[in-house]
Amino acid sequence: MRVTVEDGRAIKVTGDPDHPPTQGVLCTKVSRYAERVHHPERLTTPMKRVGRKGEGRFEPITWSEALEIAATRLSEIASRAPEAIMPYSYAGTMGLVQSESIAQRFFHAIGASQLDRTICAAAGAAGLKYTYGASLGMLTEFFEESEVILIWGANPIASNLHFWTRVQEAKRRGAKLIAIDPYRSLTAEKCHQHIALKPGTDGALALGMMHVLISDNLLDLAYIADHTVGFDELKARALTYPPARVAQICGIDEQVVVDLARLYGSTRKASIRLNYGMQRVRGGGNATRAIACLPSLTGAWRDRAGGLLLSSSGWAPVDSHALGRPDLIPGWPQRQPRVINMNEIGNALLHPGDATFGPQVEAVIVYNSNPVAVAPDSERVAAGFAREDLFTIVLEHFRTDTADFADLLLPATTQLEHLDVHKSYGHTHVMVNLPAIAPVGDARPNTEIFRGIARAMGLQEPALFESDETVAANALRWSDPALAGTDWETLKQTGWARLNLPDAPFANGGFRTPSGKCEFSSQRLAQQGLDPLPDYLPPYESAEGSPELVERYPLAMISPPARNFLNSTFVNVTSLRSTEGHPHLDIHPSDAQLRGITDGDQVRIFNDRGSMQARARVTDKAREGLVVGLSIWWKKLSPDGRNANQVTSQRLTDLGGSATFYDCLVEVERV
Ligand SMILES: Nc1nc2c(c(=O)[nH]1)N[C@H]1C(S)=C(S)[C@@H](COP(=O)(O)OP(=O)(O)OC[C@H]3O[C@@H](n4cnc5c(=O)[nH]c(N)nc54)[C@H](O)[C@@H]3O)O[C@H]1N2
Ligand SMILES: Nc1nc2c(c(=O)[nH]1)N[C@H]1C(S)=C(S)[C@@H](COP(=O)(O)OP(=O)(O)OC[C@H]3O[C@@H](n4cnc5c(=O)[nH]c(N)nc54)[C@H](O)[C@@H]3O)O[C@H]1N2
Ligand SMILES: [Mo]
Repeated sequence: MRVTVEDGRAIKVTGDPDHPPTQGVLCTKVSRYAERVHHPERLTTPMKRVGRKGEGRFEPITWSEALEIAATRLSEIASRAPEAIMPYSYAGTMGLVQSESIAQRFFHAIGASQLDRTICAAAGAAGLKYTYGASLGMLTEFFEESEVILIWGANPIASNLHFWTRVQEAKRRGAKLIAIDPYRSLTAEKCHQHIALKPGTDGALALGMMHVLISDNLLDLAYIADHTVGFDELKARALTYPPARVAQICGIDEQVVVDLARLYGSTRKASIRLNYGMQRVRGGGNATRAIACLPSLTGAWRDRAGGLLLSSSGWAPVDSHALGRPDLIPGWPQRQPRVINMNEIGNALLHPGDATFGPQVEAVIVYNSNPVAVAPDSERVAAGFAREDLFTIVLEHFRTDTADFADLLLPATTQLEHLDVHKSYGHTHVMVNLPAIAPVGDARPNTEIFRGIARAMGLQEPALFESDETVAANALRWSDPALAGTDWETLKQTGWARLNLPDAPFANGGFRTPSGKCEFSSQRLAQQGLDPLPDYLPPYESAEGSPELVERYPLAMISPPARNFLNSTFVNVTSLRSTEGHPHLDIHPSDAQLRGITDGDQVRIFNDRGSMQARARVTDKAREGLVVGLSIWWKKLSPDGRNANQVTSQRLTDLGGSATFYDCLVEVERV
């Protein structure tokens, strides 16, 4: 990003035209970043709560008062039961310095509970780990040369604009684009074909494609022999998924399955842009594994324009040990504090504590996240944060839904005000973020806030007090061949560096699994008592998964990102919120008619966990039986003070313990 600064204020943020992945373009929301940074409601001073929990009434205090209050309370808890303190953080900033560096060192040093950061990508990451060995995939630039592109569980026009640029180039060169998505998203609308399967059935579709690839002999047997393990077992599994069965599971035509597989198998220049939208369901890990097997069956990996990309983040040589310093944990590595899955924050905060769970949570420190809006089963999350005896510190830019529950609300700097280093999960460049302006008001970087709390608690460990510059300079493993020719000083000068990687990463195998091959069958899964082969697992909340629930709640609801929001970030930026307008619910005409709902009606969406309201848009963009509520609204900026996570559940995926946001049955009625 290039920032234009006048009198110490950022007045414009644009893309850097020299940066190859973005080519000078920013997405809609980030192009408004200056508006967000200098927003009149930016938090500029530490505050303490004066109202009830959740009410959002605060009074300003000084930093030294704030740090003293934090230190006194946290020291007292840490002296008795350090695991009663927990962090809660995720993607507010994905910078390596301002996310899990000093913060994580602090929690490690005091022996606090650890957080399993699973809210977004854990099922997909596990699927890739057990198949390829890590989060590795195709390089984005070579999608331009693909002849067939499957855009699978992804909506790049909204959520990955720079990838869409590559797809458009491929289209100009004659590529065929196919969207696989239950919803006719902005992206699906622009593809040659849209396969609107039922949510959570992607694993079956992939197995059905395998069935056709096998029976039509569209396999690369040499690639399979040299670079994969478990083909015979996988073949036996795939043969139990004939296209007719798959068509039934997915709610699509049999011929669609056959044609898709034949097209996919017709060329090695066949690429798959998988994204996390398809793994937010019970079987998300298995589905990722099944899809990830496809390019190894057809040998698409041999061509740089073939293969699959879910996440490329594993290519960046990040030194996570140096950043988070797990060795600071008292008794490490023999002793590990308990781990709390962030998707279960609602249950965790409401748990009274026992021998299995460990001590009741007494303090939570939230940074880079807005759990009251983004975490599933929100009624319970809010009830947890409302506990009078819970001590909550929130580091934020704004008074979010979560901030309203804080005892201490501490102003944090934005991307324009602090130093950071970034990797990507789409492209394969690393980047430096230099501060462009001084901190707004009294805001401080997350790192500085944690250093301050540590100092006030009298902690001595030098790693807690390292400067941002030192942390940043050691965030990457410079000796890694991917970074050959680059060091911290050069990276600071140039702003970004392309990782040195082969064009076709698995053309000659070289997977990072224990066998070094693409593992169709995984011994590591077998050792955990799990199915070593990918399979289709019906969603928890579906006709197959819970027939009794379908009687009461017949509609599947998904709540993927709105184009003008970034999760719950930017919802309070007026220009962006006014473009989104209202919380909407897209509903198919026949489902609407059945309920007497007409376009523009205010509707109530509900299940046993809770309810929310939205304005109905009657449209066949949502397939029958599916409703879509683009998200994630701030509750307090929605007409009824609620959002989509009122109805989502805390249940976890098959692999990785990910959230199941899109595995959710509801009923809808006119208000
Ligand atoms: N504008 C914008 N951009 C964003 C974000 C944002 O909030 N707003 N968030 C960022 C983050 S944190 C992430 S993780 C990514 C997420 O971006 P994506 O990975 O693209 O994931 P989603 O947007 O969750 O879902 C993408 C598509 O998957 C579809 N989908 C839902 N369920 C299923 C299913 O069972 N099967 C299939 N095949 N498709 C399904 C949805 O209808 C949606 O169109 O985007 C990033 N970019
Ligand atoms: N229903 C539903 N729920 C979802 C999803 C969905 O598709 N549907 N998507 C899920 C996904 S993919 C994700 S990744 C999660 C994301 O959930 P979160 O990680 O909570 O992301 P945001 O909602 O963007 O909230 C981040 C907060 O961090 C703050 N922040 C930004 N930078 C900084 C900083 O430097 N310091 C501090 N202290 N704060 C900062 C922002 O102001 C913002 O309020 O939500 C998940 N929740
Ligand atoms: Mo995410």
